[in-house]
Amino acid sequence: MRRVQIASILGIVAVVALVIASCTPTASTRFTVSLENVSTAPAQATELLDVTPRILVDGQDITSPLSPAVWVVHTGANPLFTSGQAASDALEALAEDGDPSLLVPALQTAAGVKSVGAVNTPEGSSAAGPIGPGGRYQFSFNAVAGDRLSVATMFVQSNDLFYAPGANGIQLFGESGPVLGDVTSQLQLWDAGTEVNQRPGVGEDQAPRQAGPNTGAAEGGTVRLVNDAYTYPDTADQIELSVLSAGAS
Ligand SMILES: [Ca+2]
Ligand SMILES: [Ca+2]
Repeated sequence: MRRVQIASILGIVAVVALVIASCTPTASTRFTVSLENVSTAPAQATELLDVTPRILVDGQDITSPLSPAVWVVHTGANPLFTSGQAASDALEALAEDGDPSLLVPALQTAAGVKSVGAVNTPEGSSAAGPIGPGGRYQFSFNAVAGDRLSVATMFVQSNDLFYAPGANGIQLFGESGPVLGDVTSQLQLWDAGTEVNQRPGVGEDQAPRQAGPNTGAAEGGTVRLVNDAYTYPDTADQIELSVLSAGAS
């Protein structure tokens, strides 16, 4: 009797396993993702920067662009950085100057990386550049079950801050298939630890005021969630990352 029961249980388990296997997407899926600057104009203007629209950063009414972004499809941990460790020179270039060009080749040879790219031309524009409030980048890639997405874009008018997910990246597949919709909640504002923070929107060593790339006091720190004397907008008030579509490639 006991043997029959065990056999019966195993039979059920085997059937369940088959069902799961048949539902698990093994073919490549084509994802299209939107990265939008959703900052909006607050009620009060300021004399600091007479441009619109704006967002409140540290109580000041400033524009808050986002830089060209790097995206990477990977297995395992987010290959852009490790919290608590020093940033790579390539990440420093993105975080301080909004320059993604070093990260792409650096990531191509990193462990667990499936594909990588940069997006620098806003939708509706023919010229490369950052996205101001209301601006949007869009990019596409192929992925298979188990793959994750990590993205990084500079929070401009800072010394070395950037939005990215944490160590896990963004899971592209759930139990029922590809993930769709808003995944912004998985992004956080990080400090690269490479340049000493000045007041956002004011510091003379911040883009776009700095004299040139890689200008500013060296920090010699590690990558960590921003935690300084200033206040920053809620992530969801600044950036929106959404999976627009995911289908057969
Ligand atoms: Ca810093
Ligand atoms: Ca700088």
